[in-house]
Amino acid sequence: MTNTDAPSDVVEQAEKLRKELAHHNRQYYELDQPEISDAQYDVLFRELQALEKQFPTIASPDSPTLRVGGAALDKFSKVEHRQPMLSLDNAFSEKELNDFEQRIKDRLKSKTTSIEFVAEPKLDGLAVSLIYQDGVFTQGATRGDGNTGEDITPNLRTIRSLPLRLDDAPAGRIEVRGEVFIDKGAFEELNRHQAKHKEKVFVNPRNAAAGSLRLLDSTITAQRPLRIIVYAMGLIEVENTLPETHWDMLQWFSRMGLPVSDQSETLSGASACQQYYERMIDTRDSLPYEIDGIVFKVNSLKQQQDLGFVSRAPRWAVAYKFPAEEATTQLLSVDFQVGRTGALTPVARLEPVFVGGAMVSNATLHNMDEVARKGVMVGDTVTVRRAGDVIPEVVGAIVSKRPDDAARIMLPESCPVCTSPVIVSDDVAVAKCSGGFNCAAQRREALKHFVSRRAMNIDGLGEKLIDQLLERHMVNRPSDLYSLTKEQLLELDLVAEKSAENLLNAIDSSKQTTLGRFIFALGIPEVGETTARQLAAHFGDIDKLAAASHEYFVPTGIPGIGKTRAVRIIETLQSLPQQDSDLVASKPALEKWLSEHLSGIKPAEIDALLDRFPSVSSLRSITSADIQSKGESRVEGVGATMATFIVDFFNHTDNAKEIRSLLGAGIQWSTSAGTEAADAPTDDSLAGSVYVISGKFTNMSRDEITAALVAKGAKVTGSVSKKTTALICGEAAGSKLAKAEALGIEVFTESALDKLLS
Ligand code: JCF
Repeated sequence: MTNTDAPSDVVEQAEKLRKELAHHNRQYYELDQPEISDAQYDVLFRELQALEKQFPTIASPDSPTLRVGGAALDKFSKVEHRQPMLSLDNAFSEKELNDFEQRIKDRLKSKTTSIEFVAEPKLDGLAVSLIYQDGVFTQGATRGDGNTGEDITPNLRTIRSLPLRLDDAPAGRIEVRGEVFIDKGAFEELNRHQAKHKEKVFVNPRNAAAGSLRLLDSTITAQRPLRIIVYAMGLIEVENTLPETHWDMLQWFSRMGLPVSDQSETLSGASACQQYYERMIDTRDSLPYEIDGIVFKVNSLKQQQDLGFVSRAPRWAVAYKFPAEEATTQLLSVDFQVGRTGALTPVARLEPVFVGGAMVSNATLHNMDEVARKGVMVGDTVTVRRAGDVIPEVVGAIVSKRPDDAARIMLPESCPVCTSPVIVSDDVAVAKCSGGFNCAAQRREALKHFVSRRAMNIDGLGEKLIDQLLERHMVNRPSDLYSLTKEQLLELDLVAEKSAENLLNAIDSSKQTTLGRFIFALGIPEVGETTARQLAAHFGDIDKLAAASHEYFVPTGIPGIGKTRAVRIIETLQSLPQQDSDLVASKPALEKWLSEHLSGIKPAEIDALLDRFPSVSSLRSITSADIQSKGESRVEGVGATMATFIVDFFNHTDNAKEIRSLLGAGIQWSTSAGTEAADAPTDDSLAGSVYVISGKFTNMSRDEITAALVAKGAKVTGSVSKKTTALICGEAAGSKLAKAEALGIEVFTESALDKLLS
């Protein structure tokens, strides 16, 4: 290329910079192997930008400087696809896959036993066409109606994994087709960013990709984490002979620097395709991007040509779809389920619908706040989601289809199980049945929780047995389990001699436990496994825990005592006589000693002090934070709300009695230093770090994540504070995410978590 304005050394230098930048871009975005730092890249980039600004005539359509976007457009111009962009026929079952192969064999009059296919995951993004003229990316378009799309070239140029110039491309025109998408992790990050800046939050990665590609201002597109993978050729006009198979064509694309799927395989016959499909259902969640099925294509391009098309879809390809994770159906009614702690959960009764590979007729609506937020009414057509092994949930209503007689969802005033009043408190989103152990539903759930693996771990006591035991009043509360007899168990349906013995043994072995498990098994509202373990470590004794006041958990200081006096009081307290039996024995003696030694202290302050620190040893161990601090939690993760639950629980006479009965039945734990040994870390690579987990996860349950972190020596707590190392953030993380961001605390997505744990 000659240039009249710019000196030839400038043209050469610009060309050299473009090549270098393209190389580093590819190392970074496609191969994940950067060779230079971001700062070094910036220096090269700016140098090129400066040259292009000084000599506008050297501008080139493959310049990496175009990746940051350019002037905004008024509208997109139309692009005629010289070769139509096809869609794919779908298959939904193994039979339909077999039929697909059979039709091909029939048509090709093939005598071979099986057809060779290429398989690849079907990306859930947006189809685009890319035209390279003499190796340079010159035009890119959306699919549109298949014949006419929109020219989105400036937007496509911003996609870092899209090469602006092909390596070793033949002269002429090469058109390729591919899918533009956003990785799941990048999507979450994008949405967090959008939410933080009060911008539009996207429903899913596909919508985010589509929305980003259709922006008229490409400088915004440049900030979106778009990726592209190419999977087909369009119209190709080059001198060279073309590959003979789809597979070789993909290899050729890859050699030219185009990103192709790293999951592709050649497979022989429909049954191998079925196996690939089943394997990918399992792999699906671990891929960084969302896929909604598998595309199978006849490998031989000659066979593809012989097969041709029906209407808009090729006969030589099929999209074998995964079971849909979302479906719409009618909301018939809403029932309220009563949980272990009395919490009322609205459950949607649905017209049965096939979603996520199973029939679903019930789905959760979580709580009344969620009902309000989603604006769902009885009679509505609703969207139901069931992903992986997550419980099905109602996502929202299709308001345009709302019938005239749609009814509001109302919280009942009394418990649907025991008719006790339902209590709604302002500070907690959930409504609760006030029945406690008098409510059959709470009894049942409490019992299920008590015997569960992470609590008392009583094997062989399933839901059905628990129901029978409750119905026959053989068991009313957990402690009753420990007086069950073999004769009683044999009365139950389906319990044989051997299983009765096994169950009694399991109940007996559960008596030897840890304090953490026992506290967890009690089912105190909000107290999960981690908090239970922390309470056990802190108190080392159930009676001390039971005696702890709200003030103890969340010290609010002694009114009127500021920093200076706090320090003086503490200095004085340390001089308390160590072994004075009078002082140890009586409160009046302590009062007298304090008033004599603490000049200027008021009687009310002494009272407050002794209320919380009634013994010499506790007085000697006071720190200034104890009398001065306002609202800092003493037990990691136990804030004011949880402290209320804990104190209320132990103040309830029924609960106190039940704990007495359980201990009387022989439940015990070792009180040595190794109390929680069973839960001790197995390696300490994360020792000293503190994590908080929030939101929903696809690959691991929160229990599993906690266990994995604790096993590496990390602490897991329930609330974000300055001490938090990072927030592990799943889907729909709410206030914790906001707090982490406000405090500038690192946030890990599920994929980053995998790295942390590996
Ligand atoms: O990943 C996709 N969404 C995808 C779409 C993959 C393919 O191989 C396709 C496609 C649409 C049409 N192939 C054709 C022919």
